[in-house]
Amino acid sequence: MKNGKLLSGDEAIALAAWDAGVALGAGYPGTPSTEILESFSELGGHAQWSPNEKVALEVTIGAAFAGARALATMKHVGLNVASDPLFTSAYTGVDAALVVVSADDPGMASSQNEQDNRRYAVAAGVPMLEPSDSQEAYDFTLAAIEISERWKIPVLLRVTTRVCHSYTVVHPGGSKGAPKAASFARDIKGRVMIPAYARLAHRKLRQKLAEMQEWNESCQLNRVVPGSEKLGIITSGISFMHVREAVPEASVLKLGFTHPLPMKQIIQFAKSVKRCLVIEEGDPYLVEAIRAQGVWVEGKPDMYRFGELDVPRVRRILDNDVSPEPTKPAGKPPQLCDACQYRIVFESLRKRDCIVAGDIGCYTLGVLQPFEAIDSCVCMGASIGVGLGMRHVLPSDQARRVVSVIGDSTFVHSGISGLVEMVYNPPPNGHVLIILDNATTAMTGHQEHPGTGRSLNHEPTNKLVLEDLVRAVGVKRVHVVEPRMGSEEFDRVLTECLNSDELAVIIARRPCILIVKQLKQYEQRGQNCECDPKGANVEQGN
Ligand SMILES: Cc1ncc(C[n+]2csc(CCOP(=O)(O)OP(=O)(O)O)c2C)c(N)n1
Repeated sequence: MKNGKLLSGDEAIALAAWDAGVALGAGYPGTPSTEILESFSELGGHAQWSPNEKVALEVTIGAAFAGARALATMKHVGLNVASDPLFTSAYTGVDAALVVVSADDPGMASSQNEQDNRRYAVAAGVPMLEPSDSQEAYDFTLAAIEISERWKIPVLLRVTTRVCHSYTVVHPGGSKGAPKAASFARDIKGRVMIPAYARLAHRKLRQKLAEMQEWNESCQLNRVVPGSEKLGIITSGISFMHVREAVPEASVLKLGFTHPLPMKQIIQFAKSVKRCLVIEEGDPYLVEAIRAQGVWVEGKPDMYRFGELDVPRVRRILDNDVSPEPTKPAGKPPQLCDACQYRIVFESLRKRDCIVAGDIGCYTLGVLQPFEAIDSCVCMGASIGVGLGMRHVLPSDQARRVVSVIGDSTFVHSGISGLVEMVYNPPPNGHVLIILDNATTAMTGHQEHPGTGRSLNHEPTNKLVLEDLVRAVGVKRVHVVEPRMGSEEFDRVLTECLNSDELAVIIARRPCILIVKQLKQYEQRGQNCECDPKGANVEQGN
C-alpha cells in the first residue's frame, strides 16, 4: 500500500484529471457519476454543474477547442441528452484533450433504464476505454487524455456502477505531460460543420479510427492473462474481476480499449483456445462485433443480459445454466421522508384523482403507497410534454384532471422547453404545472443547480428565479406556495388552477428537510441563500 491511496473509481478519475492539469470539468449529477466532479472540486479543480449534460459537454468542447484539457461527466442517460454535440464533436475533433465520462448503471440501481453506452462509441465514432477498477480508472483517464491529444478527438471513458463506487488501491503517477496553455487557434474548416466541411471531417474521422484501431492492436490497455488452452475468455470492465474469481484457471483477453476493437488480437486469442467465451455485462456488444468478423465465440444466454453480472452468474454462464436464478430477498421499499413537503402535494393530487404526468427525482416516490399519485415517468423533463399531449386529446372532463409535476433541478435541466411548448401550443382547457422547488437536487445527494443561486462548491453565484422565468415565458397565472402540514393553502390553489381552464404554474417551494442545516450554514457564511419559501426574499440574479 506504499504510496497507494484507497479510492473509488470516481475519485480515481478525478485525481487523474487533477494530476493531468484538466482545466475544466463540467457535468450534471447522476448516479453513479456524481462524485467525479465533487472530488475534482475538492482537489482544487475547476468543476461546475451545468443545467444539463448537453450544455456540460458543449462547455467542455469549447474549452478543448481553446486548447485546455477538459472533462465532461454524466450518467448513461445523460449521454442521450448530450448525444447531439457528441456526434458532431467527433467530426470537429478537439485541440486539447476532451474526456467524456459515461457512467452506466447495469441493473438500474438508480436509473430509469439500463442502456449500454458502448453502443454510443460505435454510433458516434469516438474511441472508448473501459477500466475495471480504481487503478485503471486513474490510468485510463490519463490514457484517454493521451489518445485524445494524439488523435485530436473526444474519448469516451465508459465506467459502470461497481467501478465507480468500489474502493481499490491506486498508485498515482505517470501523468501524460503537462498541459499547454489555453490559446485560440482559428480552424474554420475543422470547427464549423456546414455540410461542405463536415463531409471532409467525416472522412478524416474514419481515417483516425482506422489508425487508432491499428495502434490498439499492440497498446498496453489490453492484455492477456495466460492460462488454460481449453478455456479462453474475452472480457472488459468489471466483468474481468468476476471472471478472474469465477475461473482463475482460464486464459483471459482483457480488453481496455474497446472501440475501435483490436480485432486481429481478438481473433488470434479466440483461435488459440479450444473454447472461447465472451463475458460482458449488458448488451452483446463484444460478441456481436467478434462474430461479425466470421469468428465463432460463445456468448451468454439472453437471461444474463438483464442486471449486473457477479461471480455466481459468471459461473452459470460458463455452465450454460439457464435454470431460474435464486431470487434475492426484497429490500425495504424507499419512501418519501416523513416530513417531506411533497407528501402534501401528492395527498392533494390523490384526493382530486388527478392524472399525473410525473418526472424524475425524489418526488417520483409519489408513485408508491400510500399515494400512488403518479401515472407516468419517462425521462427527465418529460412530465410537461406528456401532460400536454394528454390534455390535447382527452375528453375535457378527463383533460381537466391532468397535472404535470416536476422538480426544480429537473425543470432547469429539461423542463423549460416543455414550458415554452405549453405557452406556444396551449391545450383547450389549459394546463397545470407544479414545480416542486426544494432548493436542491435531492435525489442524487443534494447538488446545487442554477435555481439555488449557489455553484458546485456552494459558493454564491447568479440565481435563476423560477417564477420570473415562468412569467417571462408568458404564463400569467403563477402561484408560489409553501406546502405545510395543517395548511389548506396548496390544496386551495390547486383546486383554483384546475377549475380555471388557464395555463397555470404552481411553484411549491420549501427547502428539503435534509438540507435545512446546510442552508443555514451557507447563509451564515454570507452566501446567497434563498430559503424563504414564499419567495419574499427572492433575490434577483445579477
Ligand atoms: C438525463 C438524466 N440525467 C441525470 C439523471 C439523474 N437524476 C435523476 S432526477 C435528477 C434531479 C432530481 O432533482 P430535482 O428535480 O430537483 O428533484 P428532487 O430529487 O430534489 O426532488 C437527477 C440528477 C437522470 N435520471 N437522467
